[in-house]
Amino acid sequence: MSRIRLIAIAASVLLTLGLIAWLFDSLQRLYWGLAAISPTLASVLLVLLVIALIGAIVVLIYYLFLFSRPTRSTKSVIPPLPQEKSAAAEVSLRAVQQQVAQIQDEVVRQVLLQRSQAIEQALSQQDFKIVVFGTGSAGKTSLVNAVMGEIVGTVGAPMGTTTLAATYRLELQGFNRDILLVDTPGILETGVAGTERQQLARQLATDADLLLFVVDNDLRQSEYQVLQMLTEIGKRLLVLFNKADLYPAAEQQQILAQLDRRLQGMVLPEDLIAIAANPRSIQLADGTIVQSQPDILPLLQRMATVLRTEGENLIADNILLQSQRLGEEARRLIDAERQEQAEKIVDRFQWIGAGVVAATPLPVVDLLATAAINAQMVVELGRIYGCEMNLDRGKELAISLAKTLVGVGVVRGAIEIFSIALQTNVATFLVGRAVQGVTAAYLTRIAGKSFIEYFRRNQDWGDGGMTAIVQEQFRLNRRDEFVKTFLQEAMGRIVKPLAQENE
Ligand SMILES: Nc1nc2c(ncn2[C@@H]2O[C@H](COP(=O)(O)OP(=O)(O)OP(=O)(O)O)[C@@H](O)[C@H]2O)c(=O)[nH]1
Ligand SMILES: [Mg+2]
Repeated sequence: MSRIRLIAIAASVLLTLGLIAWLFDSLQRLYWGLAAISPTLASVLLVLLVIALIGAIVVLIYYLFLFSRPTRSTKSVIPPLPQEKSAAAEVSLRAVQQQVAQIQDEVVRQVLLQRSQAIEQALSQQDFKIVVFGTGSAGKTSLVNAVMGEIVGTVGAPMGTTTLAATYRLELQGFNRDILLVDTPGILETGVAGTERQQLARQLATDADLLLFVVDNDLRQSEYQVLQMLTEIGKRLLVLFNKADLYPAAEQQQILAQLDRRLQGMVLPEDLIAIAANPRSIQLADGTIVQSQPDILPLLQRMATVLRTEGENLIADNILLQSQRLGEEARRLIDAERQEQAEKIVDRFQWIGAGVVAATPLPVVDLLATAAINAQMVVELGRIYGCEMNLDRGKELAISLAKTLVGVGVVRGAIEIFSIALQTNVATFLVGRAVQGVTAAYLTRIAGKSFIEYFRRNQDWGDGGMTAIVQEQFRLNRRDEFVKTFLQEAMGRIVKPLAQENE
């Protein structure tokens, strides 16, 4: 307790005692005065005074009891996360878990399921995760040691190390949750080992509720890019300019100003803090060497403010972010799995139809397109994307796509490509039918690919409609190298059987 406070308390106690003495004296005089005139009136006054005294004592005891009641341990009343945010996180997590369940690859599904469970646990867990992140040798480990030394007194062994990342647990006065402080390996190192460590460090950074980004000079381009990525995904971060002791005051200010300019729009000025986590030792005039103390107080103060004012929101935001990211990943994986299955279907159907078309020549291009696209293929593709439809609906879609293929000139374009290619290496009397067969296979492919896009977009052709999708697929599938491999396979599957038939 400070001295001024002690003096103030003593003065107010003396004043109160003085007042009580004065009151007692005045009442005594009043009583004797009254007793001289009317003893009854004096007795009434005495009774009233006794009642008032008892009342005052009761009130005093009540308030003393109220204040002396042991306050509940702050640790046991951890405030709930902001309700609407944690509700949103829960909804998002349920959706993600449903998505994950659709993944067919058992191993991948289990990995994602575990991650979703970890996020779920974070929702009910109480810890706040601060991750220290930055370039190699910027002073991350020194900072963790300094923070631990300052708050806990000792550094101690980490709770656990996950391939090179060390986690410490600490408590900060005035903050209800335990804090996990995570030291990560340096990012942006060259070499293969560096890449793996970088990935780990980035993963840890995206897991953080609050990030301490350590730099030891002006930002490098690579640091800037990582910072930009982290702020884009909404990561809350403090940027620490460490090793400030290496620069004279003026230069320090210059570097800070430069950092501030670069970080404009990304980091608040008060979230850019100069520190010295492990300052150089100083040699005194008499030759003795003194180890300087870490200078991290401004960081601790800012951290305490951020935790107190934003802590709960940061946790909730982070959980929401984690589940959204997991959702995106699950969607990507499901999409890749579906794509693989869908392409197998397209591969199968393109050769089925082609044989038939080659055997029964169709003189009209429109008919060629219609015959090429199998309604059954559309139905099977739809099923892969969870869209059940009957054969009639499949036929309807197939016909409208065939019309588009004709309308935008894909049929003519394809005939042209294969006429030129086949004329030189197929017997003249077979060219016409070979071109039709191969073109039919090719059109089935373009159609199949277009339908994959349609189903991927939840049965929507997008802004450009069916035409844009078909044109895009034609553009992608008319590349020389693709046409060449396609022709090679078509020769074996369509042209050769056709030639053998005619021998
Ligand atoms: N002068 C000075 N040197 C510092 C300061 N902080 C750290 N260093 C030195 O910088 C070097 C690297 O510090 P570390 O804490 O190991 O850096 P790091 O970021 O953990 O490095 P990696 O884990 O390898 O990425 C050490 O030699 C530290 O003594 C500081 O505030 N001032
Ligand atoms: Mg380190």
